[in-house]
Amino acid sequence: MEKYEGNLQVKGYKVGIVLSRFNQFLSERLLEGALDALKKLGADDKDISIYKVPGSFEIPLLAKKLAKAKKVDGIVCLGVLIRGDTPHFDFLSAEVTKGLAQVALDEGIPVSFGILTVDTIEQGIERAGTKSGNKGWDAVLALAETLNLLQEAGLR
Ligand code: DLZ
Repeated sequence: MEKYEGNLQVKGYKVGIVLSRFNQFLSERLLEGALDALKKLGADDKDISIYKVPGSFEIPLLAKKLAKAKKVDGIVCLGVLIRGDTPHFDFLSAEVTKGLAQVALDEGIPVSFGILTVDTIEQGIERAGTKSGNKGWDAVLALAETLNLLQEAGLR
């Protein structure tokens, strides 16, 4: 029986972070969590690149270009979508989610989804470093495991 499981170290991998500036007071907390996790998992500063985009809608394009340019081994996407009074939130959330899944599948590169989709600012605060942890941190863990699993299984 063959069994593969990725470990959580990231030393030697080039990691791109694509971050939305919209709702910046929360997205910067996600960035802090992601950077903290990368450092703890062994990343060198020189292997981390950060790309800031205006809003979450722009994240998939940057992720796609980064993947196509083969600049990184994996991409962490961070943003904060907060529901408002119009259906805007639903359209944005759906497109960003689909867009990022498409990048991962089309380009064959691990893309992790650290984008909050929340109904209220309070829910965002809880997920950006307080009651419910930090989803930026979680996104890095998922990326690390996927990168190492692909490597371990000879699928990179
Ligand atoms: C326009 C908009 C709105 C209403 N809400 C959010 C949000 O909650 N989170 C986010 O990341 N971005 C939002 N944006 C900006 C869009 O993502 C995008 O940047 C603009 O529509 C310009 O393309």
